[in-house]
Amino acid sequence: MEPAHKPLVDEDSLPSGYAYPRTPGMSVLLALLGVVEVLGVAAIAMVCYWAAHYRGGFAWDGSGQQFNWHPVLMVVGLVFLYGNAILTYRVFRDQVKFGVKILHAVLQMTALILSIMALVATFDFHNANGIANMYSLHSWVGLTAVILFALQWVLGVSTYLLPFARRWIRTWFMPYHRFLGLIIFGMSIATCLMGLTEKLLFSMDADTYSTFPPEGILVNCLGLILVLFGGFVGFIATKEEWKRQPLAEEQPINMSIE
Ligand code: ASC
Repeated sequence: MEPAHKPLVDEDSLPSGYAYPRTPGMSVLLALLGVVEVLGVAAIAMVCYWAAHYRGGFAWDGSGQQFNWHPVLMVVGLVFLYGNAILTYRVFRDQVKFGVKILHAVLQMTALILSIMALVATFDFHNANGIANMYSLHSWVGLTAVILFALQWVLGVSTYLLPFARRWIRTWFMPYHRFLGLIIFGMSIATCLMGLTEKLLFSMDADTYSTFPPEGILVNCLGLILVLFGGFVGFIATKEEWKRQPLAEEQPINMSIE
């Protein structure tokens, strides 16, 4: 009897030592995933060090120390977790699809919760100190990104995780889901860059910033690392040949007579 899941290629017929290239450039993909994780962890370490060492540390009392949660939670949530969520289908390419979908959704739900906490940290700080809300370009692009992110999450879960959407809707929406996801991710990173610049100029005047102080250099480097992180995530996510291929058991049943 034929095995239920016939391999796509008879691996015994390949020359010995030949690794069947299920995904071309798999070792490059793995190396780039390593680079992404190093950049992501470096960004988190740097934003924490900045807040703790230069900006007075953390508290939840309406002070500037409460504000310090804002950049940390945003970098962890809307950059690191979001970037990793985008890559779940590239990383867990041999795992059962439903599990990967759950992970994709849970990482992003966590990112959404952290970003809402980050917004609360800022609004509380502003309100406690008589500072206006939502006047800056950083806040306009950033709030738009968070709202779109929430919308994308709800649409993604209701289309792809819950069992109600028809196949044609899933197929039709997929290019928009992927495009919107990358656009919102890009908006998050752009918003970080504006926020970092804004905060530097609020905390030190331009004359000090222009003397290359260590804090300015640290935050500039953080911004560059965020750009690199976003660039690598975007590169991996859009490279066609690194797309997750359906597992053998996910292939439609082949009814043709061979
Ligand atoms: C899903 C899923 C996909 C898409 C596809 C339509 O739910 O797992 O890969 O929808 O079926 O593009």
